[in-house]
Amino acid sequence: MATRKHTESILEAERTKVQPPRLYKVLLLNDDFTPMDFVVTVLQRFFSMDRERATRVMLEVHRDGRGICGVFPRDVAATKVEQVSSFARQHQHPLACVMEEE
Ligand code: NFA
Repeated sequence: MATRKHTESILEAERTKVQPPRLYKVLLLNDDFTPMDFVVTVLQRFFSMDRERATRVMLEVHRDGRGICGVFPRDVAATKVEQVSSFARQHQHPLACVMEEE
């Protein structure tokens, strides 16, 4: 029989089980060598930004040392980090891309 206690224990199990996915910021780090245009291209290509927004984010990274490209579930964030790092390496730029939990 579905007693009140029974119903409560099911609701409690759901409450403790169903969690929203953890979110991770993907960040670009400044360096002295990567060309500004390359960083803008990265932000357009991997984070779907238009040129204006990409330029703003690039300048923020240049000025503050780091900047947020986007916020994603862990596997998506990890893929972005890998794609950006690989693209930078292919072009022999030291651009660093990292993720950190929100
Ligand atoms: N600081 C780099 C330069 O002056 C530009 C840059 C911006 C690099 C953002 C990395 C990230 N060429």
